[in-house]
Amino acid sequence: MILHVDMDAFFASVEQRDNPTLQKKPIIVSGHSKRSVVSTASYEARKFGIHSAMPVFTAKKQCPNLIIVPGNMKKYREDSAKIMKILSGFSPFVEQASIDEAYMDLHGLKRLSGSPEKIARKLKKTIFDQIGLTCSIGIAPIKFLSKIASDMDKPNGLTIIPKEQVKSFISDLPIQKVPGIGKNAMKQMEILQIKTLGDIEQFSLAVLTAKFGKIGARLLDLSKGIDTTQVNIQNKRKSISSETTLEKDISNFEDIKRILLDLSQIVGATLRKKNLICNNVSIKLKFSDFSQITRSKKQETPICSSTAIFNEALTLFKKVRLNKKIRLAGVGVSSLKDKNTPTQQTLLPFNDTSKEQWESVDSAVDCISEKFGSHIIKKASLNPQRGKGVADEK
Ligand code: TTP
Ligand code: MG
Repeated sequence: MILHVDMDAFFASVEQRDNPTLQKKPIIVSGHSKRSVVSTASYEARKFGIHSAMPVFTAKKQCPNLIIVPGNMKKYREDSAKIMKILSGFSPFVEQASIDEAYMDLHGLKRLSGSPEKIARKLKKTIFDQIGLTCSIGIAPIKFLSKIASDMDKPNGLTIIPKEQVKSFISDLPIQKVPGIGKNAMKQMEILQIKTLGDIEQFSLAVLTAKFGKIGARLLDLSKGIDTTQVNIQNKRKSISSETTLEKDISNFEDIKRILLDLSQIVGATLRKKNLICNNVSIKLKFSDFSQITRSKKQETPICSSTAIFNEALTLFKKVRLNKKIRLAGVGVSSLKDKNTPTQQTLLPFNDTSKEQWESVDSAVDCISEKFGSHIIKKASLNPQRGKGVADEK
């Protein structure tokens, strides 16, 4: 099950908590100028039809007693960080989605923390006791439904959609509640007489793609209760890279290849030491005339082995048209995730024994380098006498 938590009227609630004279009053957080818009409205102000993005002068017309409070982003960020820390105390599988919302994958938590409902109630109480704010929580077997659920009973709500209710929930879900459905898509929905997400299922992929573009396929999946997006555990470190300015400018392919391998090994070792995997590999080259290029490639499945990183770096390098000498080379990885991130199982049996072999070579190399220093051991292709590259050995 996936849990989605969203703070109630976040900025306004922070202001009401910190200033008792604002409590239970219609307030908005915004600027004072003529062109200002409402960033958020307290639930007392929402009773007057006031909402985010509404011009302040309209809001004032609708509620003459409205109190306008200037925002304090520093304070909201601090509260946000504290809330995210509380969430991380419940589970390592947390994805912050915005300043006031996050997803949590509840798999594996039952034995330690109890049922999803128990976890949600404890989380709400901890946030209220420690931060003094209420939140709303949604729980569902798939990610997009958990977000819809958290919005269903605001403020201070808790909505759980059990597996057996997913189908009927989707059949009744108004299509405009589905994330990503904007004004233009809504026009098409009306023409096709689509009122609920369930109505989508009767259309073919070809029709949906023709009418809605890329989102068509996702809509069809969602209408069948399929959502392959996972809770994406972001790591504070967004990228790891290693680069070196060469003693003299070079253009020889084998020399550059050796340097890329060396750099890949350093990056891979750092990645593994931090228990991370990456979804993106990049190279950086600076030429003798100081011009510079970067090339990157997204990975279909996350990697952490130095060999895999090197192979990607080499593929990127081979595509570069070299007409100048190189003075600096770099290898980097990004889209980092915790190695224990739950990932979608591939449908096809994954039978890449070489990947596992390389991972065990990597951990042996990491272990020896850690003890004796990275100069002691290098893969064979770093040794100029052997000459044969790792990519060639496969
Ligand atoms: P939201 O979670 O969308 O809204 P909210 O927390 O104020 O209210 P709700 O109870 O419906 O969740 O956004 C979180 C904060 O982000 C919000 O307090 C203020 C800020 N924000 C803006 O500055 N501009 C906007 O247009 C929106 C939607 C939010
Ligand atoms: Mg909110």
